Amino acid sequence: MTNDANVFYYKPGSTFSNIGLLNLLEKQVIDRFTLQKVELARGENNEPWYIQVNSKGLVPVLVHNGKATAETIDIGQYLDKQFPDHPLHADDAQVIEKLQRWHAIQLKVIALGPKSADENTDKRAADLKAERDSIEKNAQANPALAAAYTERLNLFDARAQGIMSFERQQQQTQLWAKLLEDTDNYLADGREYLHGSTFTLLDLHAVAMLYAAQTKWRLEVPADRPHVKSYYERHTQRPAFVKLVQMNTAAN
Ligand SMILES: N[C@@H](CCC(=O)N[C@@H](CS)C(=O)NCC(=O)O)C(=O)O
Repeated sequence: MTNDANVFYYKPGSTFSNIGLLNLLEKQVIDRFTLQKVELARGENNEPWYIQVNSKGLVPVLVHNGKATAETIDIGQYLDKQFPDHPLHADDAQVIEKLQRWHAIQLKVIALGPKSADENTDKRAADLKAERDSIEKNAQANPALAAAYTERLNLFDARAQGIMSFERQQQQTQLWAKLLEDTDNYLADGREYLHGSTFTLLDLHAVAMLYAAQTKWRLEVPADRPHVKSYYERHTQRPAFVKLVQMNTAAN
């Protein structure tokens, strides 16, 4: 953990870390924060120091003036309030309502969840058990953090259940397909943005989700959703997005 008052904790390339980074870039405040990597693959997010930053054990987290905010929507609302320049209209209830639909999509479940009821999930179950055991070990070694570790384990179990479930994989696949269909229809008359006449936090999340879907999870936008495709291509030319891709390339 760093003692800096302004820190952005993230994992380069992770879907929600990208949303947070893109937010800092769009708001042009990224230089005000120390960027601190959290290595998920090494389980750093389950270590006591990070559980004290975020008891859910998730990235990203934004610490500003010593105050931590987790959850990318909350981070977006916080940044828009604290730094009013380059507004993303995060205080607009309709922006947030539409955004929730994108936020509810679990790309990892679509990409890695079982594709049939009889798919062999033994290896995945063993990996999840090993990670859970290591979290429990940390919890036992840190009784003062018992409440935080309980929260972490509850969230871990819910996610593990999702990634092992064929029904969840199907449900998420359908939600994603329907979201792309509805978005394509909405954009069909040549609109540039998903709400109103300017780039909002909704567009930021949508573009970052489309980026993650295609580059990280190999979930291509289908050819019969041309308006979504051109929307995505247009907004990936924004300076903030170009910078995000540069940062991700440099991190690899
Ligand atoms: N709802 C959270 C989701 C954050 C999230 O799922 N982060 C992932 C990385 S993209 C994570 O930290 N995963 C670690 C884990 O689940 O153990 C947000 O909006 O910030």
